[in-house]
Amino acid sequence: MKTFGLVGFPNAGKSSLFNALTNSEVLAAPYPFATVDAHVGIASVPDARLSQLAELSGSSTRTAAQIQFSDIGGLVEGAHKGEGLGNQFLSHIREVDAIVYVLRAFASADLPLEADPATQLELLEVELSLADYESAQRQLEKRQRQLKGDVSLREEVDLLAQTSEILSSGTPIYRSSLSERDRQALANNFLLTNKPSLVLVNIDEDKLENESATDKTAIQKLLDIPASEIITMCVSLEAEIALLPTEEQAAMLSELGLGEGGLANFAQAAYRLLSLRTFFTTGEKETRAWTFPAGASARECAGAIHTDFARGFIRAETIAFEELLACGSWVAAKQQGKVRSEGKDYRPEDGDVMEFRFNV
Ligand SMILES: Nc1nc2c(ncn2[C@@H]2O[C@H](COP(=O)(O)OP(=O)(O)OP(=O)(O)O)[C@@H](O)[C@H]2O)c(=O)[nH]1
Ligand SMILES: [Mg+2]
Repeated sequence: MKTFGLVGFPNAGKSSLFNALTNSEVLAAPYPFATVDAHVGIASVPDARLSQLAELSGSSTRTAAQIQFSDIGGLVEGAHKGEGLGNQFLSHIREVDAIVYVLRAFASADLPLEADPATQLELLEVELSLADYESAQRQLEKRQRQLKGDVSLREEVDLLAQTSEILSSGTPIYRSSLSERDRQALANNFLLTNKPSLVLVNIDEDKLENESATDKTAIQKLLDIPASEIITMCVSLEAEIALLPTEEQAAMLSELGLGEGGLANFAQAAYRLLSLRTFFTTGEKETRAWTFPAGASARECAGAIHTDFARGFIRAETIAFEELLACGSWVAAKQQGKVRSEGKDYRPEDGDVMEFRFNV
């Protein structure tokens, strides 16, 4: 399962967000370093198609796709030099698949706002980049020594030198001009800023009303990064809504004009960031959403359910979600010849509903 690390200054709302996403009760408090140990929790990725399919099949249970979040303690300036438990927190970030910067834009009587979101992002990126700079330098020096006996390391040394140069100015790799190929070549070097990243701006509740769109434009201007990388949300409000009974949540969200809700938007954005896709299985017992990386084969998808499914793979009976819904039932879809028989090398699309035939 893919893990997203929540990274930000103390009091940005990371633990509050973590609790709302994962139904946990980690301490969230109005003082810095409320979080010391990293916590890991599982979050469902809301998907309207799941309940539509479950209704179609009369399933007794429904299971959403899942991703993992890691709530990491607040970083401060100088973290790359070990300030404020910096080393410990940075090592937690090293373990995640993607970074979510949580920036505080809300005002609070308990807490002064020390820096605007743009400055927070800049400072956080500098800390991570300088931490990367130090590890890139160490690796570069080691490879330079080895180069004397092994000229095949030339290309790697050149790339590490270029990377080190970029990082020395506090520029994260994901914002540099390094090519996709170079970034992949660096994948084994455990660099923090070579991970995909997303920015969540925790805004005031009153900013949400009617103007969340304009607020987002303003924030986008301020942060100077593509809109697709920014989510705005009032974490405390979303957290309150998440505590309501499921039936009331949708009503409350629509009353507030929040659509599917900030938590759902956020989980979906995280999913997109890592090019994750969903296929479904459905039946009377269960309708379930499964995660696969874009481009995976039908056999690999089968393996996500059980290794036996992959090993003894025969074929995947497949139909797109919309088509199945239009047919009204799996049986009707079969009768109309809409269910395709796909082989192991078929590349499933997001929303495919599949039934695997296998033999062990
Ligand atoms: N007004 C307001 N308060 C919030 C919001 N989100 C979080 N808070 C409050 O801000 C304080 C800090 O939140 P936490 O979730 O503990 O922050 P954190 O980022 O985990 O902080 P550290 O663990 O110290 O790094 C808590 O008292 C929260 O209740 C918000 O959207 N609006
Ligand atoms: Mg915390």
